[in-house]
Amino acid sequence: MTLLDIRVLGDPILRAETTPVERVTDELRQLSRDMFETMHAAKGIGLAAPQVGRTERIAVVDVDNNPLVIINPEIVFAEGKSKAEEGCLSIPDIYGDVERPARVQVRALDIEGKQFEVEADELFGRCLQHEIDHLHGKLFIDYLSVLKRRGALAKWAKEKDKYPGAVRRLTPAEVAGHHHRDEEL
Ligand code: K1U
Ligand code: ZN
Repeated sequence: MTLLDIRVLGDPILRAETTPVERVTDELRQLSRDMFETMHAAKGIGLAAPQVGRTERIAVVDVDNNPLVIINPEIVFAEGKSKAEEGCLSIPDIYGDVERPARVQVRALDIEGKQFEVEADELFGRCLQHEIDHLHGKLFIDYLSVLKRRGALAKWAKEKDKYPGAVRRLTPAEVAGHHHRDEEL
């Protein structure tokens, strides 16, 4: 089991554009497995490559126990509007309401390099959009109003000292206690 370090707000990699994947290699398949393990240990529902210090256009999501790898994802259709709370594994303990399209159709490559499309709404649709944003250097706090964003950043200014070098290394306690959100209910 390989848990990857999670980069937190302040690491410039979170603001960088990613590079499209040209060939799905065994190394990328291993990366996606490590990303799932890291995401589950951190109790997240998604994780994008820049969050673990990588520049390839790849992300993983797992909403309601439906694990999905998305490589070179694109939103091909979006409709409606929906507002709900988001968090980010790279900005721990900060939350905010984000308005996004309510439904999206995403085209991506799977782990075999085969193209597929998926339609998503609710938390799954939101998570896909959040992860695709990460692949373009965008974070959920960018959508907050000036006032809410200022509040979030003020809170983060106090939190960030917990993460020297802008790295979040999951603690043994976090790892030992890892379980799906559903099991908490
Ligand atoms: O990419 C990430 O940082 C993971 C992030 C994904 C996400 C959460 C919420 C809405 C959209 C995308 C998380 O998993 S944060 C932790 C989490 O599980 C969660 C937080 C708030 C609402 C729902 C889930
Ligand atoms: Zn995030």
